[in-house]
Amino acid sequence: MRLFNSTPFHHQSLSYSKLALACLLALSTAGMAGCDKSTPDEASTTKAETTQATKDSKAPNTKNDELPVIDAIITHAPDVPPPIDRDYAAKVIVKMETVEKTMRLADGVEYNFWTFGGQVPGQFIRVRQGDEIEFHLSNHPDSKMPHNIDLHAVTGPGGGAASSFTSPGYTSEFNFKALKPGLYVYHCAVAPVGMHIANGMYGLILVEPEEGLPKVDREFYVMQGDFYTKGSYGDKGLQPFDMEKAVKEQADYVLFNGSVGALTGENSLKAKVGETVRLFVGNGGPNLVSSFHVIGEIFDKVNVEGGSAENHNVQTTLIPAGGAAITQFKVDVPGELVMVDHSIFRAFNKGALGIIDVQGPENAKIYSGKVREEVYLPEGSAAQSLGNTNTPAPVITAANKQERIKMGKSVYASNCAACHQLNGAGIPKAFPPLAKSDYLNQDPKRAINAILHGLTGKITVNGEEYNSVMPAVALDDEKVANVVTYIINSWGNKGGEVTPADVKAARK
Ligand code: HEC
Ligand SMILES: [Cu+2]
Repeated sequence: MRLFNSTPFHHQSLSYSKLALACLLALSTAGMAGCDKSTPDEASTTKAETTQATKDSKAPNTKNDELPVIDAIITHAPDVPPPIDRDYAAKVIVKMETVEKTMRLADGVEYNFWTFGGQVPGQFIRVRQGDEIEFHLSNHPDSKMPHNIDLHAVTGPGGGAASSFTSPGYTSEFNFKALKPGLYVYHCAVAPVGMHIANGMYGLILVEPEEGLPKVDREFYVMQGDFYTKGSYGDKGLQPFDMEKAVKEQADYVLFNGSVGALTGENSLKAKVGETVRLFVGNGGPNLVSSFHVIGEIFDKVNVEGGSAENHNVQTTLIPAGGAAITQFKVDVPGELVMVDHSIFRAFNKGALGIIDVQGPENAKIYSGKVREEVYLPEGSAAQSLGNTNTPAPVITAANKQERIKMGKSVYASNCAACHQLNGAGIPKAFPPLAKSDYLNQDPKRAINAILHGLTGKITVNGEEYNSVMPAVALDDEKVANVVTYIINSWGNKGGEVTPADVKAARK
């Protein structure tokens, strides 16, 4: 399942979460038939080997079909694990942890990131074509949300997502074979998918071809992502995620490696004149396509879209959301090479800027002159002002309760169903049910407040405890009235009507 195409976000996450739910149910009952990524003829052998190799992970290699077992070295950006020097396939054990963590987004600006491994982007994984990967995904007990992983390097439904769905305090394990070489994105795919990605849940996995990659002097890991905050670029304090801006694709920040300045100043990447540099560049999105460019450099070689096609002498390479590219170039002269998304306001006004600091002797024949550092102030002083000048769309109002329920149904499908599911059943341990919810039925105002102000902290719904986060949903009074009226009149709930006036009163 590839989640990135032109269909609107809601529909994607909807159909996705249905699949995930189906697989979850399958997991919790009998087996994972239909949710497993192995092809039928591969499944039996792969599984047998897996258990074998896991149990005897330190045992000598006795059987022909058993692979040597290796613990993967995974690295935080901008570091890349060492090149693979094996000429044989191995069983590679990868252990990763999802962590929700408040960190610096820019100077004076904090954000509650959701991460693979405690940083954005997640750790870099490096394996060889033909390797079998045994993936362990742990979700830190302090997490509020369940998480999973969809690796684009996996051949199989969900890219591993259903098999790796992990509630806080649990570990999941699944296996896959790295069939095709390339540089692949991985990301969390728990509903609402866009929100998990927007909060920083993505990273890269490199599958080296059997013959390996040509040797270079330096390798770096750079990954772009777009961020959506309640405040504008540079507004101080802890900035909550803004779902509405995310849906409208109005990013406040576009960043390399998760924060403004992650690759500038003392964090600049370093190289020496005459060296060959390889950049593994990914784009987590969730929304924006990157026009990746290094000011003052020409890529000698680009593995287009992270695949096997090589382009040469490239100025700017396009990196789709959920895609990657490998760029390679020799640095000939000293100075600061500036990495940007050449959708250029993103670089100078939204943070998509990094520096490769090249040291060494000048070569006046190739270039004489100096890069002016002051042009590239990473924080940028000119924050864009998007001013709220657009006139509000006319509000279509419901004439009676029946109309309200009907209109509320579509509000529900596009704003609530990603988490609470279309049938209102929720997802066990993650999203509480709205169907026959004793919590909701006791007082429908609770739904109004949850939508207007968000809901956090422990609540008990039908005997099950939830301690999670529902973000506020930006809807006008009419829509809130409609959706709440819809849910209290659906799925065996006790009925009634909520009016826009009720909602207005609750806003205060
Ligand atoms: C991002 C996922 C998400 C979205 C979108 C979402 N909710 Fe929730 N909702 C939650 C979570 C998580 C909780 C539990 C919060 C807690 O543990 O404190 C919750 C709790 C609730 C509750 C109270 C608990 C219950 O089961 O009765 C209601 C009512 C509710 N949501 C209604 C809605 C409605 C209506 C919408 C759409 C306008 C919506 N939610 C959108 C995640 C979401
Ligand atoms: Cu997640």
